[in-house]
Amino acid sequence: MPARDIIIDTDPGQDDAAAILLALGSPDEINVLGITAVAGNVPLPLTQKNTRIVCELAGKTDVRVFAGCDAPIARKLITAEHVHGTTGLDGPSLPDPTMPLQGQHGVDFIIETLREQPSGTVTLCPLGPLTNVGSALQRAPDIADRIQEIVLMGGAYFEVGNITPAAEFNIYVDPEAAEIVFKSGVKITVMPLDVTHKVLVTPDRVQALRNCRTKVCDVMADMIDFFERFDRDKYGSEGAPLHDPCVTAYLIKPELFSGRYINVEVETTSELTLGMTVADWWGVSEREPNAMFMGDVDAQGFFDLLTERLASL
Ligand SMILES: [Ca+2]
Repeated sequence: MPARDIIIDTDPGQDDAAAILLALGSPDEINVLGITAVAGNVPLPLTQKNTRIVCELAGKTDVRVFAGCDAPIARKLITAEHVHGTTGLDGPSLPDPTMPLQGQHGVDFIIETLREQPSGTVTLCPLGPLTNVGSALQRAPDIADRIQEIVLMGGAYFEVGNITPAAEFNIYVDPEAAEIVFKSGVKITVMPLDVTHKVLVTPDRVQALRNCRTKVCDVMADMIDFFERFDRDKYGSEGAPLHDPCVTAYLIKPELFSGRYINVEVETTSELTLGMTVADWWGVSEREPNAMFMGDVDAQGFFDLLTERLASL
């Protein structure tokens, strides 16, 4: 199999960093055409900068990084500094990036790339609010037929919500963009909280990263140590969930994940359940399936993969 061409759309975020590093450490399976930053965990000036910091950490200064949308399609931006720290990458001390930000807007890059590359060969990997991808589909509906697949982190069903009692952060921040994506007809694979809450960074798994004795693994362990404090207080679990790298792990080893092909709709009007992914897990509606909604993961297999690939950088 040739390496799969992808565009990562991201709002780093320590777990976004893990997802990007996993992709950049897996050149046999993944070819990163470019990375678009979006406002989410922290505002856009920080997410585009953090994306470049992560690429430089990986020694991949030739990756093209683009700034996309600085606010959701129809709402004010909501951020998550309470989880990720004021920079979005709190934990380790990392130098400011020297690699350039591309001049083109991230949404234009997504549209142009999909029109230029052979149809059905480019996969989009959104790791934050769906503003950039939703905007691209809204402005250029012709690209929908050309996207190979959208593999995204967002939503929840059994785990319900993490930013409100009903909604997961990425979908809640821009529900209108999420609705565009889920109604696009594109092949969609979803990594919801139902999966990511099973991918817990236990002390043993952080130690396995430290045992690699590489800069990248040490930095990742420092990042995990930072955000884990928040999540342990919140969830009281044995370790914090690592959300976003489920997306890039799926591209490398899809057999780690299992789920159901079901109908998923996004709530865009209710005050109480805004941003909820209404996932028809039990097949009780007549609505057409539109997404592969993952529900389970081989967590140790995932961490073995993550550690091996980060150690290779
Ligand atoms: Ca993210």
